[in-house]
Amino acid sequence: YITKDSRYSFNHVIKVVERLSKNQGIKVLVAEDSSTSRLFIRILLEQYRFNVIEAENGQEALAKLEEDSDIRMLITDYNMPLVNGYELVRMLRYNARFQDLVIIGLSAEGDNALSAKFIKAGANDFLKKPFYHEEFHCRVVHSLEAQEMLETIRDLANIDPLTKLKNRRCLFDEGEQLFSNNSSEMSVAMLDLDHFKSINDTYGHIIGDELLEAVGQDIRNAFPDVLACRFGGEEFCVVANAGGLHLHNMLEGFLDGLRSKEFTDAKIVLTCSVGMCCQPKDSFEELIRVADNNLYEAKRLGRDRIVS
Ligand code: GH3
Ligand code: MG
Ligand code: MG
Ligand code: MG
Ligand code: MG
Repeated sequence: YITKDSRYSFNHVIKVVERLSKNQGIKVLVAEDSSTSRLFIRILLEQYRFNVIEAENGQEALAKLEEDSDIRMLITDYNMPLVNGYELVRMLRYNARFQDLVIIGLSAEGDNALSAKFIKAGANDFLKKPFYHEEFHCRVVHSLEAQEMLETIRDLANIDPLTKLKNRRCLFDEGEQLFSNNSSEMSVAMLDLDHFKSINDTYGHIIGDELLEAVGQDIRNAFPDVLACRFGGEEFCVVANAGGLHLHNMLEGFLDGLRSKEFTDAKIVLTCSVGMCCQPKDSFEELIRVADNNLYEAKRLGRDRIVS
């Protein structure tokens, strides 16, 4: 049994499961054609308060994963009718939607090449049946923790912590990607809050930060289907994979919302200047550069407006 001082002690495992599940239980799909094995794995998982779903073959597993995006982990047997475990893993890993699914392959003893097959197809780990309960629990928790760490690191690298918008690195990565897919129909806007230095000077940096946080939320609401990033400081960038009209309408809505809103107890009103670029250009950087020049012009013309 799991010893008290182990990294994977019962208490540690329970804590990880509770942290990852946000009190709803981590959903685990067990794909296994033998009902005895399924029940056995269910019991092991339920000891640690996992929320277990079952499938009798790879095809049923795929259908359940497609309809329930809350499933975080798949434990799959190799030999199953219709679609076997290896084919299932291959199909899942070809689909971007299932990149973060934790997958553990299972198989009865006998074929040493199976573990390599599972891992090469994209499984996170592999277990040979019969296995020790302790090893099962350790591997399950280890894989879940590794995945959690990966997602945390990804967020830290890509998300601005104050505004919760994507950061500048993401803007250029995803913007270049959009540009290479569809450079002819792309529109970019640079946004810069007006006189923000004097807001800081009047109300202090802490209020300034609160305002930026709130504006981040407003930007996420106002531009739901486009790439929206914090460019730096009080500057933001939105990139739409479409002509300029749609983006212009969204920007008008955002500027209207800002004008009519009072932030914090001090009833602070913010305005924002915007420069757009909606003409085809040779590079993503050039789209940004032209939008930035138009932003400068919007400032020069008196702020609180869009120049395109
Ligand atoms: P303009 O209308 O010309 O854009 O005037 P501005 O004052 O907004 O422009 P400027 O570029 O001179 O100043 C930007 C200000 O934004 C200065 C800086 O203190 C503030 N700022 C940038 N990042 C942050 C931040 O993370 N938190 C806070 N509180 N302020 C920030
Ligand atoms: Mg089987
Ligand atoms: Mg600025
Ligand atoms: Mg400035
Ligand atoms: Mg500014």
